[in-house]
Amino acid sequence: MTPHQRKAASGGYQLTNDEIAAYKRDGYLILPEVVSEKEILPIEAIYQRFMNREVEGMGRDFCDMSGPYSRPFEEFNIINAVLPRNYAPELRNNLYEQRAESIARQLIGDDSTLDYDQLLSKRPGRDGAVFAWHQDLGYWPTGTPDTRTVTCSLALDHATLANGCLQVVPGSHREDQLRPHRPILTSNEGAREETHTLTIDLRSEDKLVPLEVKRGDITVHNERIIHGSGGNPTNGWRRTYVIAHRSEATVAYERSIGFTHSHNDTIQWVTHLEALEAGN
Ligand SMILES: O=C(O)CCC(=O)C(=O)O
Repeated sequence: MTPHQRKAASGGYQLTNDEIAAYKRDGYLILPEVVSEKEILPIEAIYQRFMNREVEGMGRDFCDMSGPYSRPFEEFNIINAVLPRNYAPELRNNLYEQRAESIARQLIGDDSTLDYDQLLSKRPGRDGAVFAWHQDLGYWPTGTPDTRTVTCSLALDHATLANGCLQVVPGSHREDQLRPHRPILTSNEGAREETHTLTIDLRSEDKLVPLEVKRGDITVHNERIIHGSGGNPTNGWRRTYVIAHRSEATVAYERSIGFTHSHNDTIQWVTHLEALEAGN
């Protein structure tokens, strides 16, 4: 199947049986040419409004993913805009959203629904644009009916090891236990209030695979796979657009406890990090 043949006029994107099996086995996929150059342009125009800080009223949903909330915009290494479709509703139902939904349904079932979206941009010339190693589930509340998740990430720029592409540890989603996560800022007890970002330690046996992609390709990853990315010392941007799907029951549970993935949420649930700390 060519990338063109995979795309239905209705917004679908057909996966092969081999890809579905590989996602289960390895915990990730790279899918080529999911969004064409023509289709990406209107999405990019909205995306850039966030990067230019033209979208107001976001509070902590606009921050640097590599540092404290207090860091001034000029010093951000990774510009992180969380829940952009809430702040710019014109993003809703774009072709990437439609194709991500189709991919999620094929990978985790027809009960999947969009849980959150996020824009992540590594500025050029930033060694510090490091996305700390983690498992997505380490960030989220315990108690969800099931954890099935499909996280798609659309490349707006070619992503390579040199400019800090996503890297994964294949198969790590099948480990029995989540790795212990801790806030990247450990200097004081309020660290979780100072930064959203958590990290884990890699083990010597962890084999990282860089997911190098072209503009318009997407990566897909499982909620338990170990992943992160390095800095961006190049003179170009590395921009990506994340959309995560979970089951309708799981999203309903998240909302019932006040969890929306917004950094402005008042934390009133037990995270996997805290459960691990408590030895549960
Ligand atoms: O793309 C990256 O550099 C990291 C993104 C990530 O960790 C995620 O989407 O869960």
